[in-house]
Amino acid sequence: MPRMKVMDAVVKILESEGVDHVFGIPGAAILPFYDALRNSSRIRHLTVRHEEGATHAADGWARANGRVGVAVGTSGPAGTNMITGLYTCQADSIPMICITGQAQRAVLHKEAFQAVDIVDIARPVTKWAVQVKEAAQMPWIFRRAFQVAREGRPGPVLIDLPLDVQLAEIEYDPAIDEPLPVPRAAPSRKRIRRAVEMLMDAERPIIVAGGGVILSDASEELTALAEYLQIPVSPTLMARGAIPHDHPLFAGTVGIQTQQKYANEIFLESDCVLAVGARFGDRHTGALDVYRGARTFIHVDVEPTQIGKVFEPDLGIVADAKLALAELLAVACDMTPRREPGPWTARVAALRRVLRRRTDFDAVPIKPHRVFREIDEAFGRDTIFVTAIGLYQIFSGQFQKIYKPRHYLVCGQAGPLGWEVSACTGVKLAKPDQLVVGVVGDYSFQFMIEEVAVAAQYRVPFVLVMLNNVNLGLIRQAELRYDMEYAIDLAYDAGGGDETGVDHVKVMEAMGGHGRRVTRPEDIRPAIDWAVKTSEETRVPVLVEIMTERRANAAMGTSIDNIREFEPMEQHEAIEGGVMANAG
Ligand SMILES: Cc1ncc(C[n+]2csc(CCOP(=O)(O)OP(=O)(O)O)c2C)c(N)n1
Repeated sequence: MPRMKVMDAVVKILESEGVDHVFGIPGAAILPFYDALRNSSRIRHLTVRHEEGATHAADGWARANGRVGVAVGTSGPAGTNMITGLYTCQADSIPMICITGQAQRAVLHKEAFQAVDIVDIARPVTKWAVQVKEAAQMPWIFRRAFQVAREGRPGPVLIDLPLDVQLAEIEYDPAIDEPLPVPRAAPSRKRIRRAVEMLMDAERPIIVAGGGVILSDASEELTALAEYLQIPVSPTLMARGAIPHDHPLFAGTVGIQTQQKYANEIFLESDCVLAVGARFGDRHTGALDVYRGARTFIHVDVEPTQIGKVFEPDLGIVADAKLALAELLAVACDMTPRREPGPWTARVAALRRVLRRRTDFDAVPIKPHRVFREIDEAFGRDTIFVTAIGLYQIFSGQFQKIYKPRHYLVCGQAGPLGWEVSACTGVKLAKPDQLVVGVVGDYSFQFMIEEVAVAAQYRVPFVLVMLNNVNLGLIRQAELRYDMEYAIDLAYDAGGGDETGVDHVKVMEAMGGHGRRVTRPEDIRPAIDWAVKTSEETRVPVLVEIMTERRANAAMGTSIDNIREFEPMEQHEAIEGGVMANAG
């Protein structure tokens, strides 16, 4: 066996696992790893300005290409700065590995400089957190980490490397070392048959496709099954693009925040739900009694402990989404001829047609609805969108049209403000030929503002569309739900009493990017076109800052049947003859 520095072996393992970008910032306790990385011809390192940014960039990279993202930091505060990113990946089932440096083994119990027990801190927000105590274990622990990150329900792993272990040498032959297998869980044939029977017995079945469908690249299988049995498909927020927005069986997203009204109506009329790779998140279900109703539920998930976690389904199936959907189709083909569209699909189409909301507002300050109309018209079907949390994300979820899987990337469960700039950086590096657009709020942008400098330095171009309402829109909206007067004061306070707040255009320019501010609706489209062109030409991030109304109200509620409309007449298209008359 050849003998080599253990960190050289680690770099070879990263290369063979498909890693071509890592995001991090060095410190004394991780220098041997950086020394080895310098010799790699295949891996490019981007020096971030904050380790949280490294985790979000690795996360975005992984979401866009389906591989395992890698973030690196030194000991002590570098690792603690990564916790939010680990939690975000755990929440959304994203495979990522964080590598942290650590003080030497001999001083770990002596309160040494920057020696913190990062493994214990990270444990609740990772699938596996481990410190490598023996150099000879290093290749095996790294191989296992990639396997753990990818197998079953994907998620993050943290590997902590004491400095003296990083300096050791081991026997390692890259020629005979390869990734450990990651088998996909196949479904039970008996359960699949039962599921098909339930779907065939139902009069108004619906498929709820969750993020697991995207993660297992199962969109084709999903669409094929839906078309064969003529079942409408409702993608969750995490599965937007699993079926194209303009597919005849597209039924919109169910929920109490990022929903379409027609999707909730369709769901409420359904009698049998096939949920695949979905975890029944609370922003999706709202009040469970209404969500469940008298419907029967079939729950397919790759992780057995997910089944029954939120409520007891009528049938559970443990399987990878892709294999389950393929098997459901195979069994359906055995049991019944291909179905034609019928009254249920006609009803779905009618609800989709009539329950539309207005977006053609000309008001100044600009209404968010209008911003999303411009976004939908300006960007093509191949655009990859990235968004985090805030009222802007909720409007995005309600209005944006998405056509392809892995083209709507949202940190749905954890929702850390500041995610977008770094995530856009990772996404663009994973998909260099595609246009990447971050939809951001002014506060979310300000959370990780410094990461614009990273994208500008490494010439990573993307477009940011900001809805600047100079306050914490989502927090102010809470006042409407909970009757909390102080939420208004707090949210307005956040703007510093200023009408325009921070000058984000100047911020972009200071960081090496570009920007333009827009105050009138008719100027949005030219500004977006300018931003796309400028980002392509200059290879840096470009911002379109859109000044929106400060008191925008999104349609939200607590239950899928009580979405409150604060501006009902204004927000809905006037449908001749009334909604229900036309919907029949
Ligand atoms: C790290 C973090 N801190 C706090 C929050 C709580 N939070 C959710 S939305 C929001 C307001 C965001 O403001 P902005 O980005 O301007 O978007 P808006 O809601 O105004 O559209 C806050 C503070 C969060 N999600 N993440």
